[in-house]
Amino acid sequence: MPDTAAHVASGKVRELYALDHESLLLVATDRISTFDVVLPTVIPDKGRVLTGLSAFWFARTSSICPNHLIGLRPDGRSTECRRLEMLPLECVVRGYLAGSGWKDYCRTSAVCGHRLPPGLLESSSLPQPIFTPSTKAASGHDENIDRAQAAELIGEEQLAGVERASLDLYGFAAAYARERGIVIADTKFEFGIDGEGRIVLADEALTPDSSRFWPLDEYRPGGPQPSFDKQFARDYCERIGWDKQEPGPDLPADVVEGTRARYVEAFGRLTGLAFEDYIDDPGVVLR
Ligand code: PZK
Repeated sequence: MPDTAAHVASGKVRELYALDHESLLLVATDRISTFDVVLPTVIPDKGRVLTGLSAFWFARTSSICPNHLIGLRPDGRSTECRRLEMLPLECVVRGYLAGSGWKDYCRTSAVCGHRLPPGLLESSSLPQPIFTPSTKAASGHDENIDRAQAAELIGEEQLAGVERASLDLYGFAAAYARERGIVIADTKFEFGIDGEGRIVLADEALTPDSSRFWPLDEYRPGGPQPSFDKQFARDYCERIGWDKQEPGPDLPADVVEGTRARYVEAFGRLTGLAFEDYIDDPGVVLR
């Protein structure tokens, strides 16, 4: 934890601190949430895996869209980043039909105003990736909105910018990950505006917490897919009959170890690096 920085905000599994007027410190903890509840048991190194992955993607996508990354702290879980004016929009891209996208399609044959062909199955790949923005509703849950509603929030010009950036970022990362055996079914980006009025990618990007990662070798459309990272924890929660209300259950050691191994596996597959080398020097993901 930083010793001089002021705490700004807490997310379910992350903390945000102010370093100075221009910069923030984003800290990824080892907390894990499943079925929307933060569990009492931590997954060792989860925060470092997610921080390293996000920084890896930032380094490889800066020509597609500039990002807020200033640097990684030696602890490997903290990112120094530029302070931006955040846009009040969750920029979701979906390449496959899952979650609320699948539910909306079943009811309306469309997702966020995108008409889709008939006959798609749960987890089917879409003819092309679609931009499906959402907002943080009062309930705390994200609410899908259409293009017109999104334009009301941030303006037509800004919307066109974040839509283009989101689709390009997803296209690059999904193709890259697929070659390494991971399907990025969908992902959520958050953007801000810098002092010069430019659109800048912020938050964490293209991690298993901000995306659905599926193992390619088990991909079978026609039902829900196992999560690359959280499936052990979810299966355990189902097996013990937890009602999915607070508080969540403690995870036993074998579930913790299996889950940690999946995070480390995703890190290795995507970055091509040994996780121990990241622990020794987080800068390895930026080169
Ligand atoms: C910012 N969040 C969400 C993340 C939390 C909350 N570069 C930035 N500039 C200004 N604000 C933000 C960022 C970023 N990233 C992000 N809220 C504000 C968030 C993590 C933990 F509690």
